[in-house]
Amino acid sequence: MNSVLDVIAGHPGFFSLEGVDGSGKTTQLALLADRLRQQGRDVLTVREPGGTPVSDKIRQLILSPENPIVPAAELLLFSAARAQLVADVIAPALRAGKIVLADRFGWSTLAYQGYGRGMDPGPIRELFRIACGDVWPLHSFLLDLPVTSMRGRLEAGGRPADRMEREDSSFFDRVRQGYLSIAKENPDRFTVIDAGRAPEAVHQAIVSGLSPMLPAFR
Ligand code: Z5A
Repeated sequence: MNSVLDVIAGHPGFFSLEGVDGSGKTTQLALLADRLRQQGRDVLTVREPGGTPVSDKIRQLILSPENPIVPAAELLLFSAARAQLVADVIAPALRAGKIVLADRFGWSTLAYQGYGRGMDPGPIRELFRIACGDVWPLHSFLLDLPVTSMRGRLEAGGRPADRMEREDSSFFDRVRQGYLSIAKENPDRFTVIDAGRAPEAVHQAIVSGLSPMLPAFR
């Protein structure tokens, strides 16, 4: 496919975790960051949307259940939050030689706004160029989880559902299938991991996938 992503190589110090809600991204990001730090690496973790004062305000706006937001506005808000995070936090950290681990990045927009909401992927990819420039993860780990398991984990967590989490199961099914399609179309940029296993097994799978991309990481 001819798109802006074909010409963005991915930064060698930048990695992201992707997947539906409750797939374990936050848990795995913390385990991975700890492991890298124990091996003496300088690691920055970020989560999207958020991570700067402006991006955090946009996060509140997008996720509050009382705000009805049309798909086009949703797409632009996620993109605006990302543009600020890239400029203020991710790009400077990469320039300083840090490893950046992101809990979601642009692939989430293709999966949720593209496949989930049914928006045209062409303009979404063009927005990546505007928001991110050449800042893109070298590789992403897709934590794949069936929607029934996702629901079970979120209900067990007990916190009230945000605006996105109130979508029905067919929306999340489109998102999950969208992620799997994106990973299939971009095999060099993705490792798909069965996230239904115990946290330690998922962690080991991520470490195995990452080690060839980071010198002396195990
Ligand atoms: N979104 C979008 O539409 N477009 C975009 O461009 C971007 C985002 C960037 C952000 O929500 C929402 O914005 C998200 C996508 C959309 N919404 N939806 N719907 P968020 O940042 O608040 O949350 P999230 O990213 O969706 O993730 P989460 O709910 O925080 O889940 P998680 O980080 O993937 O999982 P977790 O917190 O590590 O674990 C969830 C629970 O499962 C917790 O109780 C854990 O203890 C448990 N857990 C974790 N791992 C396991 C395993 N392996 N086994 C069993 N239980 C586990």
